[in-house]
Amino acid sequence: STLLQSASRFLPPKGINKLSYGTAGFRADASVLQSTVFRIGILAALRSLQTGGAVIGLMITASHNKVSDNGVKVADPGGEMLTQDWEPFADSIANAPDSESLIQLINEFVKKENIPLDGAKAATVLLGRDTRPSGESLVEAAKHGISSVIGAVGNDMGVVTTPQLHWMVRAKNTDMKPSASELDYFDQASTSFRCLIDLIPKKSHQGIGKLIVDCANGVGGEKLQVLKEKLNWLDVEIRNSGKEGILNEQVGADYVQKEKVVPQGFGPHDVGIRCASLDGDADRLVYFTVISNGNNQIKLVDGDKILSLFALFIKDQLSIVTDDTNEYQPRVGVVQTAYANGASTKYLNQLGLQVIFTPTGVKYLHEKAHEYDIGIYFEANGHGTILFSGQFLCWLEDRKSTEKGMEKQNAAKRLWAVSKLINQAVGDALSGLLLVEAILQHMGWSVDKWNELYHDLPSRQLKVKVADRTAVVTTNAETIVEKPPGIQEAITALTVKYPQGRCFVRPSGTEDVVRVYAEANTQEAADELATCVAKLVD
Ligand code: 16G
Ligand code: ZN
Repeated sequence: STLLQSASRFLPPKGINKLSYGTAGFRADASVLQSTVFRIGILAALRSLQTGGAVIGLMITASHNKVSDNGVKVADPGGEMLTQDWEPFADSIANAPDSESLIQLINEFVKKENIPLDGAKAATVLLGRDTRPSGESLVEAAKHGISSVIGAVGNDMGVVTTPQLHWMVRAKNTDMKPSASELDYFDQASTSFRCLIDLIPKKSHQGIGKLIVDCANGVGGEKLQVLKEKLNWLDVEIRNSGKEGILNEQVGADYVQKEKVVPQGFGPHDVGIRCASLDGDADRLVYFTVISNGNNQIKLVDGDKILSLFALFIKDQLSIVTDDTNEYQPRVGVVQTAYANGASTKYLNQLGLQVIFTPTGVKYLHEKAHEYDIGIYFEANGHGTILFSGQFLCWLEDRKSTEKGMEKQNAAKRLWAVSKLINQAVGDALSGLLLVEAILQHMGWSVDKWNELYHDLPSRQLKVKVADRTAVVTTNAETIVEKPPGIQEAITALTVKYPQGRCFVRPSGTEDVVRVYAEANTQEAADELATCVAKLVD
């Protein structure tokens, strides 16, 4: 069969570690990924068949990893991450040693899932890649995998951000835009952004100065340039767009958030200016300012602060549109992980919002946020978005046109524009950046004013190399250690010694390490607590 022929051309190299789909798809050195990507091409085509011919996404990226790495992940019909039920199948086919065992696994799975392989339905897979040099040949491998499934076609979108690919998948399947393209993405983002700006009350309309964006020398640079040309009065300077240095090397959101120093190309001349960083595939966003005489230190404005800004704005606008006489009261939920700074959670609670915790990983936060009419989620590392329920959007559409009173109607229009601007499929640094900029302009706020919403508690993250990270098992959204026995009692005993102390350990989903997070009222205390707890798991 054609599958057997092409499968034998893509065999896994001997002697590599077992691959795992993990929190965010397969990632490894690009040189070992050909067969994995070929096989995930097959998986994506099967998923399309199983979902009645819906468009499925396949993205080649390793996000903020070094340039020699690459990876692959799959987007489901709604644009969200591949359903978790299919992850074991992804793992098993990626690790099948030869074509015969691969084909056997596929046949078993097709039978079990009742996937129609008769060619009656067409399967479509949308392909995208970031700017890594290995991307092109990996996309070719994926196409071979897709076309080895009868009736399946791959549509190559070329170099796109991860969120753009997810957006297109979603738009094609659920927004009734079968022809949705990258151009539509840019149009929708720029139109809804302009709408938010036009709705700013005249009195608070004031310049907030320019923004400088570190694009991690990745795909975000060229895409932000397109948005900048569409919004020609948007005062943004693009740095690290790809020509200045190496992808993710001392640049980008992951580096800035973890190291808390300026990225390459930034320095004392930028003191006082609002700056932002994207990661390598533009699905994470953080802001920062350069500290004067600070030896390249920064003041970080992380995902928790972006979340708080969004939550505040949404809550304000919602309170204008709704009143007690409305029989329909939209439910707002805010979703965080244990990494959220304790001060942010306290702030959100004080706003009267319900805060829920999930384990680390976008798929968990996204799923939780879906349970609300407006679900806002962010990881501290800068990945997050806002989800709106269909029921809420219907209600809002009605308010937008029938509501008497200018301000009520305007608030409804603003919320509507937010739902169009923000990427409902996945966290998106570009649309997130436009929303932050629109809200700051609306409020007439400087980045410092925004940063003053609350003061972060000092925190410390450490990682401990261990022989077997799966020995650590956690519960309660990763805040409690279940196994090995005794560890949690020891962590608690240490933590209570420090005012405002909080500490947890969890096995990483992406590296062979156990991570430690500690927070306390002083930096010294947070450092000490993290160090002591790290010794417990060593
Ligand atoms: C992945 C996740 C991210 C999570 C990180 C944690 C996605 C798209 N990305 O990058 O959400 O914060 O892993 O890494 O889900 P860790 O398990 O190594 O700490
Ligand atoms: Zn990323």
